Amino acid sequence: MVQFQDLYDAIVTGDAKKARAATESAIAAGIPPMELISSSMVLAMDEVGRLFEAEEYFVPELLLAGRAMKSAMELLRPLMIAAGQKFATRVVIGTVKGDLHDIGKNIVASMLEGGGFEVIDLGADVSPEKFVAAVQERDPHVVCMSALLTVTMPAMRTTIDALKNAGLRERVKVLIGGAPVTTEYAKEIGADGYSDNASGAVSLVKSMVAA
Ligand code: B12
Repeated sequence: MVQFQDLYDAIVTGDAKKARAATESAIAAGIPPMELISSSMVLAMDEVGRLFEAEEYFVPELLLAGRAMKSAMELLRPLMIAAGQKFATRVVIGTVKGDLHDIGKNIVASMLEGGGFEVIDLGADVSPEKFVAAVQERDPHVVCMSALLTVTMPAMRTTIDALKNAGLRERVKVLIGGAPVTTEYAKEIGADGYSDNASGAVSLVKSMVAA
């Protein structure tokens, strides 16, 4: 479909205006937001990542691609929320301390909202103390953590330990993700689940709250 390719190209070339126009056209053509995200936007960011690794793209290109992605998400988000069933389930999400990567985390947050969950997004570079305070104040069912750097992965363990020390660990399920994270790592640090993609995150949260 032409809209998939247009949006893909707009993100890869970091053109936020074209990304918006392609998204508007896809919405008008009745393409479901989730399909647009998985068949175009995530693939485009994968390509941006590949170009970065091949040293054809540098930080400015990454930032422009992230901005184009965001401008498309801004149009899709309200549609996903409107289409979602309302569950009485709250999720706190954030990228861990020291880590500024928030594109994947934002996709997971949007997909969870689309799935009908109430999402409290703490943003990026979130300290263990901030996660603990959010659990105390907002009483979520699930805490989701994202990390994209090997050096920030240990902050996931520190956050789980902080939840334990605050006597909150039994009150919440902990779900982790991000490119360097694995199922083995999730087991090692005592998380309840891991997924390498956003729709897997939605399925896991659903099964966690049903259990
Ligand atoms: C975009 C990007 C940036 C942007 C981030 C912009 C932003 N607002 O997010 C900028 C330019 C700021 C950046 C900075 C840096 N980056 Co960078 N970056 C990337 C890049 C190219 C893409 C990441 C991305 O957005 N992917 C697309 C999204 C959709 O994928 P995702 O995040 O993996 O998310 C999906 C899944 O993982 C999962 N998921 C994600 N979170 C969660 C959470 C839960 C709970 C669940 C269940 C699932 C889940 O679902 C998502 C959707 O499917 C990657 C390379 C790559 N190929 O991954 C490097 C990469 C992550 N960066 C890297 C590095 C080194 C850096 C810098 C240190 C560079 C520098 N020298 O300054 C800084 C660090 C800044 C910091 N303190 O965080 C390295 C990390 C190496 C490592 N192993 O540690 C990578 C791998 C590039 C490389 N090969 O060198 N980066």
